[in-house]
Amino acid sequence: MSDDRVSDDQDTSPGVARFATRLRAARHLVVLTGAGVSAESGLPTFRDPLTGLWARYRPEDLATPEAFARDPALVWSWYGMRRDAARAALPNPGHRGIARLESLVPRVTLITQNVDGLHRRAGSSEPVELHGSLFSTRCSREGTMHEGLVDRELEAARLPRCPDCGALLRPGVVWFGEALPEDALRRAQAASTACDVFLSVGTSHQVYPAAGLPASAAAAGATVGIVDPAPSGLGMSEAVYHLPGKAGEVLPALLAEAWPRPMSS
Ligand code: BV8
Repeated sequence: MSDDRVSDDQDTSPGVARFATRLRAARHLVVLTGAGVSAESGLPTFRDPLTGLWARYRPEDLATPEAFARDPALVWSWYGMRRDAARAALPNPGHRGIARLESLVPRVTLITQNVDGLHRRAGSSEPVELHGSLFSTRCSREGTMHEGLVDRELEAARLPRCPDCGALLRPGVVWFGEALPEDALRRAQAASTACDVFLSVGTSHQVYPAAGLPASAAAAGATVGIVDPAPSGLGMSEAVYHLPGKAGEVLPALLAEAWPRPMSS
């Protein structure tokens, strides 16, 4: 059995059954994802303590302009390691379930806080990448995009520099204290207040402005579902369903409940 299908003995939790009814009738679905959707692909979440040589650092202390200004080599070695890990990772049934929703719901807007590129590799079209991507790189002075030479320079233990002006290149991600890309944030906010169903998958809802999107959706009348093994940071109200469990298990179960596959003859 492909790992995307729900095992016969997987009983559907009441939250999944109720939310599946709403999902099946959705006209415009927004999916917001965080690091938890990539956990089953082997990529650590921000809540997981960093291990090995990174154990003495916190992501919040590395993902800042100040850290890059202070020690660009340290920050680039962290991002170089994460680029390699993301490349070696594979999309999991959670990513694939989210991609499949695009063929089942009339309109789907995927908003991700993740920078690992796994949604695109799972087949999701044009995810709104609120916090950028590990695989985009830009000049720290001019803001121009450059990607081709980064891996070669990192492998040679050299800091990648802009071929036009010589300034350091930096990872094309949004660091703490930096503004999100205007167009991405505008698309995310517009979709969150226009959708009728909002599904949050694998995020602790602690980093703003992304963390405010589910509340915006609920305030605009959307039904909100939270897929997470741990209770979410969101206030649970009647419009918010907690779908407890791992993304790679709950999403296939949710799709199977909402769109039962015809019994194989
Ligand atoms: C902004 C990219 C304003 C980089 C990231 C003081 C000064 C400045 C700003 C602030 C401040 N105080 C507060 C702020 C705002 C700040 C913020 O929110 N801080 C927090 C800490 C309070 N936000 C910002 O700085 C943002 N910018 O506000 O700019 C501005 C405006 C104009 C002009 C100038 C400035 C920028 C925030 C973006 C930072 N960049 N990432 C990189 O990746 O290296 S954030 C990064 O951390 C992620 O992208 C994500 O957003 C966040 C981690 O959260 P999650 O993804 O939710 O992951 P987490 O580990 O927390 O949770 C995982 C969840 O999954 C858990 O619930 C777990 O139970 C669950 N889970 C585990 N396994 C599974 C699972 N779920 C399902 N299945 C499983 N198998």
